[in-house]
Amino acid sequence: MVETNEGGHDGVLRFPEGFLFGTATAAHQVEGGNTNNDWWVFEHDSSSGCVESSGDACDSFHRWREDVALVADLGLKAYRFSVEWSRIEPSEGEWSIAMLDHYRRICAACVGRGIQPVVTLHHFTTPIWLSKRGGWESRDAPERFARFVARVVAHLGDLIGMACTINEPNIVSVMGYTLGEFPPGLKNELGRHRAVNEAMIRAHHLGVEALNSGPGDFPVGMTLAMSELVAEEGGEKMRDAARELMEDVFLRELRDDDFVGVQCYTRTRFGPRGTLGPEPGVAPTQMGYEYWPQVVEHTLRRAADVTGIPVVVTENGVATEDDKERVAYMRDALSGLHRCIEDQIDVRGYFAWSLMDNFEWNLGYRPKFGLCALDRETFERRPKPSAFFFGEVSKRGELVV
Ligand code: GCO
Repeated sequence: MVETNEGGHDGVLRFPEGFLFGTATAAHQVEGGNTNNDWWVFEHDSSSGCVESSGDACDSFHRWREDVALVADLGLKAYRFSVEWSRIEPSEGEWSIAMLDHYRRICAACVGRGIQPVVTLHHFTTPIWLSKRGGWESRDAPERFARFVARVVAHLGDLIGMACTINEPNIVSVMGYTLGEFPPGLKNELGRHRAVNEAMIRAHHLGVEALNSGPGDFPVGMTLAMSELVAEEGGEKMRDAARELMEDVFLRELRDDDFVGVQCYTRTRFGPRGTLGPEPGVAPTQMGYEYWPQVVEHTLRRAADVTGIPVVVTENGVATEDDKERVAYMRDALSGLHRCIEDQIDVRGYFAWSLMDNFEWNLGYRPKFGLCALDRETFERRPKPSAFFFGEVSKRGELVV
């Protein structure tokens, strides 16, 4: 159905010139063979609750050229990926020039195809040498991270389009120290959870400094997992506590950054004793949480409001076998984003999670977030209709609603 709305567009939502439509991956979820980080150890620990090993993942370590070509051929403007610390610094203070060259080649290929390389410096995984001495709880972890960042930027900073310091520090801490689903697999360790939040904030600030010392001149920010947090009857205190611990503690620290990366998927409801499951009548996705594309508009407004800086949706998507549902989800998500732009919120881009079906951490390969399907025997990537839909939106700079 074509609607005319008050903004004057005739069923067509136009995005501003230069708005970045992109897609995202993370090293451990797509590269394969990342045997030197804490996640590999965790996946292979039978008591961790992980359903399977990341194994070869999508073999992107070897097939990254195909990945970059796919992003470009679809008509997207940016590729967000992460560099794997445990490959670049395989043991403390030992640097792999070959690996730095590897990531430099990926950046160069992006630039060569006219797409922006958006580089994430830490996406959940920590080298074994650091996790052995306490990971983010180790006294000098922020300094060790900053030293790694400095090394990376010295090698490829001139090619970086945008940089994200730490991906979802709030998920690293909540999953690792409160819920026990990510390394180090601890539960209800609130004091340690808070300490890790603080360490990652310090690491972020040191990382920003390192990234800003060049070479290169590109926007730098943190990416944060955000949710639409709602209180049901009596759930206000729980909701507010979660908002502080999971979001505001970070958002308040980002006011001097170039942008804040919002990563959002769903809504979280709170009752007097904590989180509630999906509301009856709201369908769960393959992740078990609510199908809730409205989250994009909600979290963009909140992130912009609290930080006062430009916002980028650095991840959004849905885990489903039904690709039509993915198109519907993205359409709603992008419409909400567009309402933010109409309200003068400075939204700079939208990155679909993910380029292809990949390793969804403790849940293994079952959840399907990809714009492209992956054959796990041949590693063939096959674009789904949602990939072409999103590519069209990017090429035209507009969404037909
Ligand atoms: C994240 C995670 C991704 C997940 C995605 C879907 O940054 O949240 O980085 O690694 O795969 O969020 O759950």
